[in-house]
Amino acid sequence: MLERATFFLFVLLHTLVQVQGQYELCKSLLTTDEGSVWEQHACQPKAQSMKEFMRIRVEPPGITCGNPPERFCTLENPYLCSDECDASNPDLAHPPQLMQDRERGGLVTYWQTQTWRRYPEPLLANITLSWNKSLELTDDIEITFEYGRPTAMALEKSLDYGHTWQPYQFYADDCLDMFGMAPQRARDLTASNATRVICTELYSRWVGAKGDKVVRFEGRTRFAIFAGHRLRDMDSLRARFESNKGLRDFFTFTDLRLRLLKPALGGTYVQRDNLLKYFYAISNIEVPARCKCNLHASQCVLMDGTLQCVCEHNTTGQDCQRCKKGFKAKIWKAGSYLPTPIGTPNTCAQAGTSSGSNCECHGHSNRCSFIDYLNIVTCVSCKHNTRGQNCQHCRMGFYRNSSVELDDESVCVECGCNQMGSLHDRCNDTGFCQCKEGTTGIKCDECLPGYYWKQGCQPNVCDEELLMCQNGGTCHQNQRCICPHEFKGVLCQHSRCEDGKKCIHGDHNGASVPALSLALLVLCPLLTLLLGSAVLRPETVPVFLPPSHTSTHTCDGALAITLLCTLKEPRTSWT
Ligand SMILES: [Ca+2]
Repeated sequence: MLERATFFLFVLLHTLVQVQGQYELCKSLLTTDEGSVWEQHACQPKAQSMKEFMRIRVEPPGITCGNPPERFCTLENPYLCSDECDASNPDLAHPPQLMQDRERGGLVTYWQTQTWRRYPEPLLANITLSWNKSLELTDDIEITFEYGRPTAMALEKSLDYGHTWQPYQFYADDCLDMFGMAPQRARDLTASNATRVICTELYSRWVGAKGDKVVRFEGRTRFAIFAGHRLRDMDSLRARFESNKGLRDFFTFTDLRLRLLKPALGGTYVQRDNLLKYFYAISNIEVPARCKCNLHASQCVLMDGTLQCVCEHNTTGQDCQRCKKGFKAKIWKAGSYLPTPIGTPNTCAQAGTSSGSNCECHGHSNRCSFIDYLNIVTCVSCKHNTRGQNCQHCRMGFYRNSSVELDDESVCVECGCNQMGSLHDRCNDTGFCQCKEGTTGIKCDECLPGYYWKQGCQPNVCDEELLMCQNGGTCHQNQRCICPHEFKGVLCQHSRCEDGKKCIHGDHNGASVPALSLALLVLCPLLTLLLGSAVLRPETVPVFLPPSHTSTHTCDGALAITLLCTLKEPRTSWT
């Protein structure tokens, strides 16, 4: 039954896609054997000309011509300065709104600035276009200039309603001279640099007043890098948008700003004796785009003077960027273009419904809670050493096991940093602990050359290379030199006989030579007598042997007696 319904839905959607075009419907009524249900689809508003919705601000104040009235000439007829700009006369005024009006009857209307009377002071003008709404560019931005295109200008964009700006494209007749950038063309860009901010010389050279008037930001050329010739494969482009947020953001904006930096000159030099022919004039600005509605709306309408998505899928907000009240069982998600060709709606679910009860905790928790002031749903009591809003991170002291899926119980592995060798018990994403000086290894349990392990890595006191024990001393486990009796110091570098001091030889474990000799003198005959009178059999007795061993050795009893009794005096110290 379910398979039949799924098949039916598939056929229905494909029919709809063919009839309606992709992403035009947010929902459709689906008839199955069980009755009718609404099926939700990822959807977006149509692309449209955003010209009529934009607010235009021109800076600096007074840059628009006509107040007071002034005369100007054109680059074509530089000595026929009979044209006049007069802000008080509707027939002779050139206000900013003429950049966005609908021209009728072939009459070109345009905004115009003052002339460059203050040369050599630069003639600068900014035009800010605001929509107070996130938009996604769908084609080329086109700016039509009358009386010549600027010698230099920059196009900027803002993603945050004009708080911050970033360059979008630079335009100059000499990019290197004006912006210090090598000239590039949008059509030379590739998949790896499709979002590069370029400087182009295509639109700034003087082509005569009758030549091309348009300056473009080539959105379409960039789309074609992914969608191919004539944008035949838009699904490829959309899939890229899903995998590369930077690419999608590149075409998203709330505001645009044109910075006009140098007017058309009509030649190489500025003619100082005729500055009335230099000014900017724009007759039209085309911004083809669609409202950004996060694939949750197919309509975008003007409400209270501002564009607003008509949100579906239980979402709300100007961009449908959150779930409606009562539909916050799951975390809000933008709809997705994937899988192609119809995408995924990612509908907000009603709290308490079966589809909404599974909070998205990757199987590490089945409890969620809604945090009102943050407007988020978060998992509670993440298990398996996970943490985070969706139990998608590892707890402190654990790292992500990249060989298993996020919902695997063993997704988080303990760092296991050596307590002595590491700075703390946290590790990086690949399990590497942060080691103390002289320590190395993934877990910080090994020493670098020049260090030895003793409750962590300590710098060598002695070794066989740079810190050699001197004067016949031997290095014991890199920790200390065992010196011949006559020498002392960390590396046995000092003679005990230095500075004319009297050297005492044979000092052994605090017992003086005369005392030891006396003891041997008494003990030897006694021991010889005792052992000699008994049946002399090989057996073992403990004996301390010089020179370098501190452990007790055993040897044949008779041999030990002989050895002890032939020893006149110990020659070396082994302490
Ligand atoms: Ca116009």
